[in-house]
Amino acid sequence: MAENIKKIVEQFKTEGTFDNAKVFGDGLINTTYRVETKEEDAPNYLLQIINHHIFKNVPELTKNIKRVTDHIRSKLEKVPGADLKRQVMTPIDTIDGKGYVYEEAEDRYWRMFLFIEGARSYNQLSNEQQAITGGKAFGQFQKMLSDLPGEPLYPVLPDFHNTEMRIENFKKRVADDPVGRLKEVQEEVDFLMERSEEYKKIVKMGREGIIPERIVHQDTKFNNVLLDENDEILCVIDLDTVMPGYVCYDIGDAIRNGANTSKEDDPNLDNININMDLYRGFIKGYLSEAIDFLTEAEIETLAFGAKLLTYEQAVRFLDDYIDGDNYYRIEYPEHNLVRTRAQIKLLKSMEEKYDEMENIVKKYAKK
Ligand code: GN1
Ligand code: MG
Repeated sequence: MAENIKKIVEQFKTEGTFDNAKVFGDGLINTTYRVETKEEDAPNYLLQIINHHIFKNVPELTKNIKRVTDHIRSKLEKVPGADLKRQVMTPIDTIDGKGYVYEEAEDRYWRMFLFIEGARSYNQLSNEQQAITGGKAFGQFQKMLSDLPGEPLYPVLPDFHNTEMRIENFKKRVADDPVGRLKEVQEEVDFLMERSEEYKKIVKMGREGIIPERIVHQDTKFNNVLLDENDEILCVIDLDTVMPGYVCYDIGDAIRNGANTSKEDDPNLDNININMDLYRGFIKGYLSEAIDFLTEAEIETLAFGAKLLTYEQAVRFLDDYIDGDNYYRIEYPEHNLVRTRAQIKLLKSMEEKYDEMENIVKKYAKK
């Protein structure tokens, strides 16, 4: 593998001499390596195999990421003392200028970034301050991209958070029952189907022009926020899903993922609840940045967004389970079902706390 990776690395415009490559991080979709160079003064790199079964248009994806990072960099250049190597991702171009390498023998696409040194991220939040930081990071990100010039970004994953469409696909999957798993999950299917009308609301509001489409991140896990040694925000990473969408997707997914009292796949459902301190932190941090550009109608979608994204994630995990696990990386056969149940439990807990969740948004939305 190392020999193969070296050949890939050589097709990028890197500095220094290849030393080694190690698997890095724990994303569910792309495979990532940290590439080290021999020289002290040469940078290290982050090399990724792009999952092109999911991100089908690699050239457009590459272009989106370049536009987004160039725009952020141009803003940072005006900020005295900004660290351009750490406060934004730096895609590394290829010698042929395409920005990615297609490895024909393996039918794989590769891309590279500068490795951001001395950064850390957390899979789980442990206090309200971290939640404030997470909310701020994604609020800032949306704000920085709110004036991206030119044509809209390419919709790399069209309808990624189109709940209406996710529900329709889910119904078809249930009807097909391709691997005979439906009988095990009828209760979960019923729970989700009972709520399907409620969760079509955001897509409808968008269609009716009540809320605007903006550039949003769409995968706002706290571990996509890089922090420095003092836990100050460096930048937001994992830019594959950055595309037009609604703001509640970002804050909603951040809360779904970050304000859970346990892990996304904890089999012990008693451990799973919404942590209201972390919820408050996310809302407070996010609104401290986003209040400048949000409309009243958008503000009213924020608490709902947390429920929506949790609902949608449950649908997505269960859909994949019924389909025989073709999408998410799994560690054991029941993994997607365990994940589904954990999301359903989290959603139930949000339903119980929903009034309080709305009141918190009202409190921090006062301009
Ligand atoms: C995937 O690969 P990762 O962990 O960043 C998924 C997200 C899900 C998440 C659930 C492109 O993200 O939408 O919320 O798993 N990304 C894609 O853990 O489908
Ligand atoms: Mg991701």
